[in-house]
Amino acid sequence: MLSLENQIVLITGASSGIGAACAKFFAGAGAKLILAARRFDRLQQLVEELNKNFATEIYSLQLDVRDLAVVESVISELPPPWSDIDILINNAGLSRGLEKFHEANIQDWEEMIDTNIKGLLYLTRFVVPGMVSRDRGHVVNIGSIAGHQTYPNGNVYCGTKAAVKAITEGLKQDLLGTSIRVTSVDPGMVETEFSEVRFHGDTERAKKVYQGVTPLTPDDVADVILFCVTRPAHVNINEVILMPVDQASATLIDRKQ
Ligand code: NDP
Ligand code: 8X3
Repeated sequence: MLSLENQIVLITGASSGIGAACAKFFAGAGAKLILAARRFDRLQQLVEELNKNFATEIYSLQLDVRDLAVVESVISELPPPWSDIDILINNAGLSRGLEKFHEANIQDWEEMIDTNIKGLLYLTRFVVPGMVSRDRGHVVNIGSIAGHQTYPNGNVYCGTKAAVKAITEGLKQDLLGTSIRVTSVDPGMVETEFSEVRFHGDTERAKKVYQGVTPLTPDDVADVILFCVTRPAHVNINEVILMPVDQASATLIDRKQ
């Protein structure tokens, strides 16, 4: 098992859900964390909580992954103790809307494409060259079962996660000959702020998504990510699909009520 002691781990979307759980799990494993998100107050709260429980060093970044110029400058201007990123977790992402294609809001499409695809590309493009020059590193992309199977009204969100799948495969191919590892972790239903964001703050509708099922928790996903990055250096876990026991596909869900 590989030690994460003092490894520098950049987690995007660390202010909530899976990203925040990863911060906790990686802090517990002794990694040094760069935590990025737009909501800086939420990041600060998380940092305070982590500082109470772990002796880890944390650098927080207020960052919108959609902003190419800012992503480039933030990554290239990281202070020297933080600049050699060992692990990049491309987790920032969202869904917006669940409507038929011909009725969907185009702004929602733009936001999903800009965040889930272009944001992931920007971070990866600016972090990976350093990994290549040091010949060490691991990129973990958070995909989804939505990248493997399209469901009704999921159209563009599913398209963005299918893109993450293809981009992950392409990156792995292009890094052949280096020691850098590339993994996609693709969950099914995880109870986070995801559905609240999808339904533009409609919490009642969001709650119904998880009604009568035991969904995955953010910790379940962080645990799998930690497993992937701590395998021996010659082992690359290309892809992990994980779902709750109560789920068999994006649309086949066993609700108890
Ligand atoms: P949350 O809504 O709880 O967390 C999403 C995170 O992404 C937040 O920290 C948010 O931070 C960040 N984020 C969103 N847009 C941006 C942006 N433009 N720049 C920087 N950060 C951003 O949802 P999850 O934890 O569930 O989602 C994490 C990832 O997991 C996403 O990629 C999602 O698609 C994927 N996923 C989720 C599943 C689920 O069922 N929950 C299942 C499969 C995959 P802030 O708003 O502060 O910027
Ligand atoms: C999140 C899971 O099934 O809502 O990617 O698309 S799903």
